[in-house]
Amino acid sequence: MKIGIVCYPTFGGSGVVATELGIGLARNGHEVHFITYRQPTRLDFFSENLYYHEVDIKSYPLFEHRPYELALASKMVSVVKYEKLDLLHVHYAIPHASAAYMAKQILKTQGIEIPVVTTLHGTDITLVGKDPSYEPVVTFSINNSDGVTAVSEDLKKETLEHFEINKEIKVIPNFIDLNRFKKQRKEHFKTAICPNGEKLLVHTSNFRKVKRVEDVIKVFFELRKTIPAKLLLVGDGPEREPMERLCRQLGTCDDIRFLGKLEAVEEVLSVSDLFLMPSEKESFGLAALEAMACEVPVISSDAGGIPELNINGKTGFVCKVGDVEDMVKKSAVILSEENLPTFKMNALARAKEFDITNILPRYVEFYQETIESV
Ligand code: GMT
Repeated sequence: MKIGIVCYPTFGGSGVVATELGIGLARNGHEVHFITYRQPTRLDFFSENLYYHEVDIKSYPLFEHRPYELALASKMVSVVKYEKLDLLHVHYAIPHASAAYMAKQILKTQGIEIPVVTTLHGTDITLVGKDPSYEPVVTFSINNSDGVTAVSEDLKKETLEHFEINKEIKVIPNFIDLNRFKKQRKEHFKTAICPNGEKLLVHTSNFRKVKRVEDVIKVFFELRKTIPAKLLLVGDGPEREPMERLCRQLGTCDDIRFLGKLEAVEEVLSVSDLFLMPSEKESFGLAALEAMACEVPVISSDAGGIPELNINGKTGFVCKVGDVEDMVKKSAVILSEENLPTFKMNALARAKEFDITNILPRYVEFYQETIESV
C-alpha cells in the first residue's frame, strides 16, 4: 500500500506512535509518505520506502496566525495526487482530521477518492477537542472520516460520551518496538547517578499540568525519608520551572536531576527501578509502556486508559489521581528487595503484549477494510 501519514512531528506521544507506525509499515514493504511541518523526531535516517513532505506555510503581513490547516490540506491534495496514495492516516483530530476532510473533498472534484483514517490520541478529545471552540469541527471530522481508531477502550468511551458520534470506533492500542526499547547494560550510568546503591525513580513527560509532575516530586520527597533514592526527570515544558522551584523549597536538589528532552530515553529507563505516572488524564500512557519494555515497573494514577496497560499489583500499582500517600506506600512495596525482580519481570511480559509485531497488522487490516468500504 501507499500510505500518507499526518502527525505532529514532536516528542509528544501521538507523533511518536505515528512515526513508529510509518517506520514499521515501511519495513514491511509499504510505501509511507509523512506529511507534516517538520521532520518527525524519530525519522532521522534513510529508508527507500519512507518519504517526507514538508508543509510550507506561507506568511503574509495580514496574517496574525499562519493558516496551517489550509497549507496542510493543499499539501495532502498534491501528495495524494502525485504519489498516488491509497489511504491517508491522520493522527490527532485537531486539525488533521478536518484538513483531511477538506483535501478529500477537493480530490473528489478531480475524480480521486482517498479513504481517510483518523486516530484519536487523547487530548484531541479529553482536553482540547471537547472545548466548544473546537467541538463542532471535531465531531464533524470524526463522523466524516472513513475509519476511526482510538488508542484505548477508555478513550473510545470518552469520545462516545462527549461527542455525537455515528461512526464505529475501533480500538487499536499503542505499541512498542522491543528491538529499540529493551534493557541495555548501562551500569556505569547507574553508578554515576546512584553511587551508594540508591534506588532510581524516573518520570518522563512534556511537563504539562495534566501530568501532575508535582505529585512525582512529592512521592519522591516522602519515599526517600525511608528509602535512599534518586529521581530523574526527563522532558521539558511549562511545569519545569515551577518544579525546579519546588525542589529548591523542599531541599531535594541534590537528589533530583532535570535532564530535559532526551532522544535516547531507553538508556535512562535501562538503569531505572521505578517509573512514576501520576497523570490527571492519560488516554494510554505510552511513556509507561516504554518504561515497562525496559523492565521498569510503574506507579500510576487510575486516569483514562492507564489501567488497561498497568496491571494493578502485577506490573506496578494503580492509585487514585492525587493520592500521593498511597503512591508512596505502593512504591515502597515495589522497591523492596524481595518484590522488585518479580515486578520487573511482569512489566516486561506485559510490554511484550504490545510489541509492534502484534499491533501493526491490526492497522494494516483496518486500512484494507477501510479501503474496501469506500
Ligand atoms: O500526553 C500528552 O500530552 C501528549 C499526547 C499527544 O497527543 O502526543 O499524548 C496522548 O497520546 C499518546 C499516544 O497515543 C498517549 O499515550 C497519551 O496517553 C496521550 N496523552 C493524554 O491523553 C494526556
